[in-house]
Amino acid sequence: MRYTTAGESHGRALLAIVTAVPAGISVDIALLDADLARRQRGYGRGGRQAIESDRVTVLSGVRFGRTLGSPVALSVSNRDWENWTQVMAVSGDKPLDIRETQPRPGHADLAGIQKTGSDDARDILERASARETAARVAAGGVAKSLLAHFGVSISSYVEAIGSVAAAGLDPETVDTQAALSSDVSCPDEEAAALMRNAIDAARLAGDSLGGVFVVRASGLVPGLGSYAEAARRLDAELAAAVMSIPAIKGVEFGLGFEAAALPGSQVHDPIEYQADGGFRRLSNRAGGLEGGMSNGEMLVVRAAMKPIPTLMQPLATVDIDTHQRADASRERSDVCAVPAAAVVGEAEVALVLANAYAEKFGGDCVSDMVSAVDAYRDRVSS
Ligand code: EPS
Repeated sequence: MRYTTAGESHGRALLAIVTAVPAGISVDIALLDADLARRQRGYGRGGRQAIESDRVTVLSGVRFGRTLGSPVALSVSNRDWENWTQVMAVSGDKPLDIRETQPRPGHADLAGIQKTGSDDARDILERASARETAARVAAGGVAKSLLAHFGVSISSYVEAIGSVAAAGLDPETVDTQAALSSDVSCPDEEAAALMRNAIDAARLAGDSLGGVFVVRASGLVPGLGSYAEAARRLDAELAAAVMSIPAIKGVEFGLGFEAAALPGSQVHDPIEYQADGGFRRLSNRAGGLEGGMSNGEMLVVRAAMKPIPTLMQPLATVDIDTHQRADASRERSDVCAVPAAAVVGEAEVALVLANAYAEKFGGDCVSDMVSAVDAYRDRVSS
């Protein structure tokens, strides 16, 4: 299962096309819409989210609630487009005075202008905007729907915003329901209050904040991915997918970077065998991944997001016309979008896992896949 997206932030709509979709996936559009709504939420979001009310329209590939086995095309409208029809016109001559010439440090603006030969950062920023991630969340909803047939579920929570970290959250046991009802997606209420304060302070200072989120997937079979081929290693695919989310600067699994400082005896997870449950690890410091494969334990992915580069107290830049010092352009933006990024992280993880299931268990027909997964589970647990 693969996806591609199209669409500009203030264009007419965002599109996702998901290919290699098995036939027979039960798709509940309300669940896709619920994830789109979750992506819009979060303390620290900007004015755009008050304009949008993201909903998915299925353009192809689903009939009477089931995938057909054909590509699934999804559309999410940009309500704000109506306010941008002149700036985003498809044809006609561009008025010179709408050009963006003061690239923001940290955004795609300058390198994008240099790469494409454009004289207008808007040509770049419209696509580089994290608005695009709404299409990913819609595509991820199809992947989550497939995974649900195998009993796999995906959730997330926010662990840190700026320098405020929720201490001692165990990814295995964390209350992700509490995260769902928190406006910073943090299950620790005390930390959540401090996170809100930090966001308020950043907003007052014209600044922005990043943070850390965790995505978990439970119910996985062992052996997804590959120990034998570099490009099919599940950890490599997951890292690439999560790193592809705008502003993500680091990805860890399980103990992650912490493992580098510890002796092997405190890093690796002892194995046991239970007559009723088969092979198990006594701990999950590996975050569900060993040798480039899932090992049957909960997948724990942690990602670091940098602060959003659009600052209301802008950093110094250079005007691309005059080469004179200038203030970076100020776009309406978010102060903090870590809770939203966590939802996008779920979608990216779901898409990689759905693909791994299709590779291992055949990607044509969901009921064939379910039978193959059941037979495999029987085999590997004995
Ligand atoms: C976003 C929509 C954008 C930004 C934000 C994310 O809307 P607008 O530009 O109209 O305010 O709020 O984009 C960025 C953080 C960025 O760096 O471009 C969204 O829907 O997620």
